Amino acid sequence: MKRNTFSARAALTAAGMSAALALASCGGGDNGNGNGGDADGSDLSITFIPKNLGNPYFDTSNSGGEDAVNEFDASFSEVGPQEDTPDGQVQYINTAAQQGEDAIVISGSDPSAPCDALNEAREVGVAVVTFDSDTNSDCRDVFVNQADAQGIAQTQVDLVAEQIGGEGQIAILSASANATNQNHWIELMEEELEANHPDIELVEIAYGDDDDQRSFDQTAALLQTHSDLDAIVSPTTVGIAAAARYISDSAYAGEVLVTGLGTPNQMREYVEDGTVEAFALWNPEDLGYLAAWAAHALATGEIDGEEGDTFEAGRLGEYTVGADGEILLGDPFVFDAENIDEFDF
Ligand code: RAM
Repeated sequence: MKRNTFSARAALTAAGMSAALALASCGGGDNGNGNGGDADGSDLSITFIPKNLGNPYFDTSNSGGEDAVNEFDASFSEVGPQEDTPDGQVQYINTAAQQGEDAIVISGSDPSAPCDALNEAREVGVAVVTFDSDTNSDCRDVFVNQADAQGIAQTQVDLVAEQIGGEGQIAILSASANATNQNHWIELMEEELEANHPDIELVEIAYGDDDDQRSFDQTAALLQTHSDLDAIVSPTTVGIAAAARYISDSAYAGEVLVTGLGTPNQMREYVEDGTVEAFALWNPEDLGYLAAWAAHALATGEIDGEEGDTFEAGRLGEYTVGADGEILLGDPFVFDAENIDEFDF
């Protein structure tokens, strides 16, 4: 295995880098947009619903959301299921609507299962922002996307291709089989592998449901089934951490590499022990922060979610709603042994 020099890095922009670096110093603070969010947003009540509770990724994105809500002096809450299942979020959506919340900010566990509940909420005036994992576009107002899906897929394929020297067997350990975000990325990864990496064979796609134990067990099963496996790519922060933990403590350490999407705090020890050379992510805190400001913009009538609408997102500045109600945070960022200590999330 060679120490790579990541062509994926070429895809990173200065904007993505500074967004990621900003996390070290950000948190709370004044609304820097100067347009007086407090004046028309302080009576709002905003509910965040992650795919499931107990995932450090969502803890970080929700804390970014809470920072934003504090900046416009509104009321923040976070609720959600313990398990990531297709319809586990429905009861929380219904309750938020019944309680008269002004906005729901949700990472969809399934593209369609939450839709009826979300549309019923919208009918009674709740603004719906999806973030991280979209639902079908006809059951939300806007989708705050962490990064361009093609870039997320390309970055992960570049990472694994470089790490295994352009040939060998890989498996994907995903989140749930219904996850809109992971399924979209995997589809694009498969296209990229087919088009540009004829010597890399994708032998299996396994699902750990964003559950640590299930992801750990799925890692063991993948290694048992595929004795020539060179790497596991996990496009989920739960899966990559579980896979790295399993491998770092097994005879596969140094033989089977792990990469994908992870949080620096969960991956640090596996980068230090060499189980993981490099992995990618965006800044989840900024993602939650931007999603909360999008909710503010919708709930105050600053935007109605149409393409071309612009709104202020506090310390992140101005954003524009793109095609299909999509708002793009930035670019993915690659973490490795040289930079991981600069990050704390
Ligand atoms: C997990 C979740 C989330 C995804 C990250 C990369 O935390 O599945 O939806 O965006 O991984």
